Amino acid sequence: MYTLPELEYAYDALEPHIDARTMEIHHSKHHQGYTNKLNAVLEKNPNLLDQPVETLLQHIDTLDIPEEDKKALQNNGGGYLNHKLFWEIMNPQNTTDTDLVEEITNTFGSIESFKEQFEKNALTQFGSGWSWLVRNTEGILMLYKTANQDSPHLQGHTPILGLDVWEHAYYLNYQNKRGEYVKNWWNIVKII
Ligand code: MN3
Repeated sequence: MYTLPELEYAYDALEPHIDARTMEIHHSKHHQGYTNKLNAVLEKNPNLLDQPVETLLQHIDTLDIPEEDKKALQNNGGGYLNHKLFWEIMNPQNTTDTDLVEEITNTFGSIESFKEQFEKNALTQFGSGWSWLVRNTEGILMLYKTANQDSPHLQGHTPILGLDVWEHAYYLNYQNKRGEYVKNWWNIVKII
């Protein structure tokens, strides 16, 4: 069973880019909700308990569970993992990962063109979803977006950076200005 991952910094640590109230609701209500619903699926299907949720998502099509539970696992297993990574990559204690910066530069031409494509994916995701930097099964960096809480693990990819573009991630502070939220987000990603 899973528990809500503790936030390793204060709710107000990302201000002014992400406000404390948004962080508190996002972590203690939304992420807790995904965690609870993930646990409910696992409780109903104890045959899933011997594998980590990443592996379950990767092989979701072959799992011997009802279709409705697959959907719940996709949504809430994804929600659990996506948010866990999201808190980690925004940790103010993070420092630049120079190897990753170099790899991004080599793959996408420059950090600027990488950010441009990442932001474009964030802005063109219609409705709720995520913009991703992932490593694919060949170890190559890739950029794409997913709808809802779909995790890159569904495709066997390892997420490296993910930006939550659900309205619950920014609406209190930014209202409909997703573009401003996306631009400001880079200020709190110290890894690159
Ligand atoms: Mn969210």
